Amino acid sequence: MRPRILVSSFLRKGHKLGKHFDLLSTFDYGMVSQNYVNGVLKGGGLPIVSPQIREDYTDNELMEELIDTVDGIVLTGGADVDPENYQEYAYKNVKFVDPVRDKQELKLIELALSKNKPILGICRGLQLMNAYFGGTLYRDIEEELETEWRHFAGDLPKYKKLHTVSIKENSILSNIFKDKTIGVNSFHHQAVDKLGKGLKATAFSPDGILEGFESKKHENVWAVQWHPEIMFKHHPEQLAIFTDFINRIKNKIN
Ligand SMILES: [Mn+2]
Repeated sequence: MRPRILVSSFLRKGHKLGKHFDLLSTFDYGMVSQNYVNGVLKGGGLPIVSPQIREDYTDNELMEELIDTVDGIVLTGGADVDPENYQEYAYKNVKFVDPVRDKQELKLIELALSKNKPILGICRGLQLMNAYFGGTLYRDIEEELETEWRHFAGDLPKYKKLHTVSIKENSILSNIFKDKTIGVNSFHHQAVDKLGKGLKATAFSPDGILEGFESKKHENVWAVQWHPEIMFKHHPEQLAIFTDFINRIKNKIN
């Protein structure tokens, strides 16, 4: 059986979806980029798009039932993590936070860890997991760090490699990629500052920005700062992120 992988979604107001949604503009929509769904599918999993539970995330029984339904979680990219989650303020180009999404997903992380379910964080997913484990973020790379490298390029195809990452030995990533240095795309304007407790850094960009970590304590709980789901069509080696995550689950449940 294919492992069932919960793919986290986001909420979008109808009026933000353009004129074709005019008639339906008073409604809210739960959405996820199809790239993540494709990554999980091609990686051998059964993607299950997470419902927007919203304020009901406080209903523990409900959230537990959701987690019990699946074998693992992919925490997707999206809006900035609310800096409140790492005891900071929303200055320095913090954009489009959705505090309710954060709370839902933090609850999913908490329950997934307590039930020994694997988690793969991508971009915002990595940043939210870092906050969960007590870490902090640079709220804007350009304002807070000096770097020659681009970590966000809206003017280039999103699968383009923007910088390299060097991969640490004895890590999930070093098992996946034979090369110690690989090229990755990059769509983040924030980055990990203080790494969360119990996490081990597994990849860095040439300018020293953390691009990957894994939990020292939990099995198959790890994250990358780049977007393999956008890359794998043009750079097939990136599909291994999904395949490896899902194979580890398959070996456990079958
Ligand atoms: Mn980057």
